[in-house]
Amino acid sequence: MKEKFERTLVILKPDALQRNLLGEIIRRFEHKGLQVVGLKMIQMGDILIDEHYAHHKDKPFFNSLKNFMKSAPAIVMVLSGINAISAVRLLVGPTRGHEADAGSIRGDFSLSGQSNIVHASDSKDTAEAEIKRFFTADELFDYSKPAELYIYADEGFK
Ligand code: FUP
Repeated sequence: MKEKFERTLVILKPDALQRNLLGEIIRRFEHKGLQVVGLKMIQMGDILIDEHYAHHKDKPFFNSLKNFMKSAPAIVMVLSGINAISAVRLLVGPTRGHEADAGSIRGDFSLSGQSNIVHASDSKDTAEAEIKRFFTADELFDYSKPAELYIYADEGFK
């Protein structure tokens, strides 16, 4: 696959918060080399869930999915990096935790098809729409973090 710089939307679902997995999951994304360019805690409500999971609206599990997504706050993040959309999906693993490879987030932390810890955008179009759904332009940040910036940032110690 050709390399391209992308942004993708990730939701750390209520079960990630309730199971104290926020740090562990964010650590995996950071260590992979993805850059956090937006991050906040939200309480999802009916309107947002109806929009976000519109493709599942007529499925028998929709009500249960909705209750789960409302059961505690969620963390929404925008991650940036080379081929970020597919790279994050690989780190997350397939929908059902019991089918996900060990080493992936769902593979390591979930057996469930519903309480599967993380949502991640699945295509360029979806990522664009989902980022707009959860973030305004002024909540997203462009910044660089070369290591030297911190190593030589000693001006305060004159
Ligand atoms: P994914 O892109 O891997 O998050 O998967 P889907 O868009 O197919 O599903 C979105 C969410 O719907 C899942 F994360 C959990 C929920 N779901 C169920 O609760 N039951 C199902 O049978 C399928 C999905």
